[in-house]
Amino acid sequence: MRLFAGACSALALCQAVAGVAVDVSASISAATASTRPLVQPDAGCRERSFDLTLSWEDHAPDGFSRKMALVNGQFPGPLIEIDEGDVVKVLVHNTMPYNTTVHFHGIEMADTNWSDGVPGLTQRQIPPGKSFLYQWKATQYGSYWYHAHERGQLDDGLLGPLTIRAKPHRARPFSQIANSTKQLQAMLAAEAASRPLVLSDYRHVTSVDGWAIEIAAGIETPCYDAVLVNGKGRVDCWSAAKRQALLTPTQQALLALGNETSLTAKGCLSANIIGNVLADPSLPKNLSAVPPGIFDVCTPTEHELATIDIARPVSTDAWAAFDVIGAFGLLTGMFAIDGHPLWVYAVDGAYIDPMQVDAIEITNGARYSVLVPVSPLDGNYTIRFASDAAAQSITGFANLVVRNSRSKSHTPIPESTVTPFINDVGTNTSSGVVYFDQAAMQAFPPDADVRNSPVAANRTVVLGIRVAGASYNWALNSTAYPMQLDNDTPLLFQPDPVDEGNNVTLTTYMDEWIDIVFQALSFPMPPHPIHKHGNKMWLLGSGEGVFNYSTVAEALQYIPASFNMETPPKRDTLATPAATTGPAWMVIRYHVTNPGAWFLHCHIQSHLMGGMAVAIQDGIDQWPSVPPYYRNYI
Ligand SMILES: *[C@@H]1O[C@H](CO)[C@@H](O)[C@H](O)[C@H]1NC(C)=O
Ligand SMILES: *[C@@H]1O[C@H](CO)[C@@H](O)[C@H](O)[C@H]1NC(C)=O
Ligand SMILES: *[C@@H]1O[C@H](CO)[C@@H](O)[C@H](O)[C@H]1NC(C)=O
Ligand SMILES: *[C@@H]1O[C@H](CO)[C@@H](O)[C@H](O)[C@H]1NC(C)=O
Ligand SMILES: *[C@@H]1O[C@H](CO)[C@@H](O)[C@H](O)[C@H]1NC(C)=O
Ligand SMILES: *[C@@H]1O[C@H](CO)[C@@H](O)[C@H](O)[C@H]1NC(C)=O
Ligand SMILES: *[C@@H]1O[C@H](CO)[C@@H](O)[C@H](O)[C@H]1NC(C)=O
Ligand SMILES: *[C@@H]1O[C@H](CO)[C@@H](O)[C@H](O)[C@H]1NC(C)=O
Ligand SMILES: *[C@@H]1O[C@H](CO)[C@@H](O)[C@H](O)[C@H]1NC(C)=O
Ligand SMILES: *[C@@H]1O[C@H](CO)[C@@H](O)[C@H](O)[C@H]1NC(C)=O
Ligand SMILES: *[C@@H]1O[C@H](CO)[C@@H](O)[C@H](O)[C@H]1NC(C)=O
Ligand SMILES: [Cu+2]
Repeated sequence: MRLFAGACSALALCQAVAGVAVDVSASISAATASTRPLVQPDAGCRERSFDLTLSWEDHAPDGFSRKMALVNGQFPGPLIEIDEGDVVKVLVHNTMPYNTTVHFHGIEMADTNWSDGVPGLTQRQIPPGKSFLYQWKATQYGSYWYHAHERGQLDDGLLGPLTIRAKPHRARPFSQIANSTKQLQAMLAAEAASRPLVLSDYRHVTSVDGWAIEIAAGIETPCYDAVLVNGKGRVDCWSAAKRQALLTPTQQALLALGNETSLTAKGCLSANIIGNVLADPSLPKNLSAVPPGIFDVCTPTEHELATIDIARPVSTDAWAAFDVIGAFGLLTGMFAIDGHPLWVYAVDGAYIDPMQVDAIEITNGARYSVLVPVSPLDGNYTIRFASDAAAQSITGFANLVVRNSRSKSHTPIPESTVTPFINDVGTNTSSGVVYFDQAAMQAFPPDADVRNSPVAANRTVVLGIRVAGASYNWALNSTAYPMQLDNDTPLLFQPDPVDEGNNVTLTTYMDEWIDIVFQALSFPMPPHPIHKHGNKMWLLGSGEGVFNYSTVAEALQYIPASFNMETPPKRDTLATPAATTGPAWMVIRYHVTNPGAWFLHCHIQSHLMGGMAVAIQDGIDQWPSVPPYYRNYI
């Protein structure tokens, strides 16, 4: 749904925003009373305004009603759809009883580093009853999303898709898929009409209550109730026999460590395994503070699933495009559409040489843009997501319904009987199934930046990952990021030239190349999807054991096969390898080109809440000035 597109008044086009915080009752024009432009659209592009009203209401996306965050009365929030080169103004009205902020995931915020939406880093929180104006320029194209960045509020459903249509003259990689003019036009048309498939995990407790339970119990509670596709799903309780039949080798190994043999009724590792086996046994815990509904009691619901309708042209080649968005708070898993191999043509918003796959592992924050040929026959196919996280086996489904565009019929179409590519824990059902291989992805056009970067980075930072002080307190560099910093004066307004000595602030200079080594210090440890704000990262290498080198340049002399210095994947979120039977590491590289206060954190909401984050003062020697509207907010 487009909220309010284009058609900017002359006033809005030539004047931009300053103003003050406004009450929810105040009109948009009050907030946009303006003095001077902050950023300008590209020639031929527009200024686009969106109004997002956040409310806290009863909603039942899986048939179970709870209070959750809605955006303009809906979940997921409405699609923000804009064109590359546009300037976007998003006026957020917070009518929830909680503080909030909104982050635009993957947007580099060039020249608008005060609109990144991280409390304590780039802005003050938006209190209940207040509004806040984000504005930024779409200097990128592709699939993104927006979500709350206040504590674990993403888990309350405050999220929505964001699509930036690439400029017409930008080269597309589609001729690698098919070359006929008809096919190319059909693919371009499909891309122009691409639709988000928002995958999310849903809990029956609020993020605030869930966190209180973790603190009272002293353990993490990585157990969700449903997987939703475009905001719809149902609680599906597996029989004991099915849970047993689909136990993965990792789950079997973890259960054995706790002398257990099966998952809970919700398909989860038990509180005992999480608290007494995977966490340091010496840390204080009180497992009786975990209500039974969190891990153990599964109550099935009946609820409709999402239907994705494709109107099939009668006689021409047709393609459909989807932006698959991993809008998860915790889960990672396999995505597939029965009977439809997927041409992945963009990852995290950026084109790649297309790869034809049957299933894609999707982690928190990831986006995959895919093209699928539309069958010449009517059909009804299952879209599936199967968790492959050790902590929980759980699935979510939707239906892809293909119909002749001239058909007036509304008769149901029987579900296809084609064999699914994957089972309910994401494992291939036959040997020919092809999974997306991140290591093989190639940027389109080729990305020369990292190839031309110095082998010796200007700065190498080692961030050890462990739990610190309590088993729910995850830490990067061994120190948990104190979430109370949310309430402090944002770092952007008040950088610390010498760091605060708090172990959780990194400082860089403009134009430096930075290597960050993420080192899992204990095991077993799950993968951590690490997200950097402000710019993307290259995945230079990863491996098992301890990264026993002071730099990548040194490591290359001993373990060159662990690195890809020529064509490494470039993403805004990269998951550390699971540390299963020993420590494991990952090295990322980025170039400091975008000064500002950026967050680097695990995207698992409970790990973020527990402190798995560091603040980065990128380019402190060219620190931005902050417009008065932002500096003086509240
Ligand atoms: C950050 O924002 C400021 C405006 O406050 C701008 O002057 C500066 O150029 C921005 N930096 C970058 C690299 O976007
Ligand atoms: C389309 O043509 C280009 C240029 O000749 C070629 O490189 C490419 O492989 C062709 N694509 C397909 C799908 O055949
Ligand atoms: C599992 O059983 C073994 C042998 O009985 C015992 O030594 C061990 O402490 C048990 N582990 C847990 C986590 O209960
Ligand atoms: C453990 O939790 C239970 C349930 O909340 C509570 O009654 C009990 O007092 C707690 N025990 C300790 C030692 O905190
Ligand atoms: C597609 O199949 C599902 C599962 O059988 C069914 O519930 C749904 O109504 C079907 N959709 C259409 C449009 O026929
Ligand atoms: C899954 O794929 C692997 C590798 O191709 C193969 O060895 C295995 O047999 C496949 N599983 C099934 C059930 O066919
Ligand atoms: C909400 O935000 C305000 C302003 O930053 C802060 O003073 C207050 O402590 C916050 N409340 C909570 C519960 O964090
Ligand atoms: C920083 O880390 C050191 C070593 O682990 C620790 O002694 C110190 O307390 C930490 N500082 C803070 C502010 O957490
Ligand atoms: C990491 O923590 C150590 C203390 O353990 C501290 O000396 C160091 O400065 C920290 N590194 C960063 C990048 O904050
Ligand atoms: C980074 O390192 C390269 C190669 O050693 C050097 O040429 C460059 O000046 C350094 N950049 C900065 C900003 O220090
Ligand atoms: C660490 O690396 C050095 C070479 O830099 C090597 O001699 C040593 O064996 C390594 N240690 C381990 C435990 O891998
Ligand atoms: Cu994590």
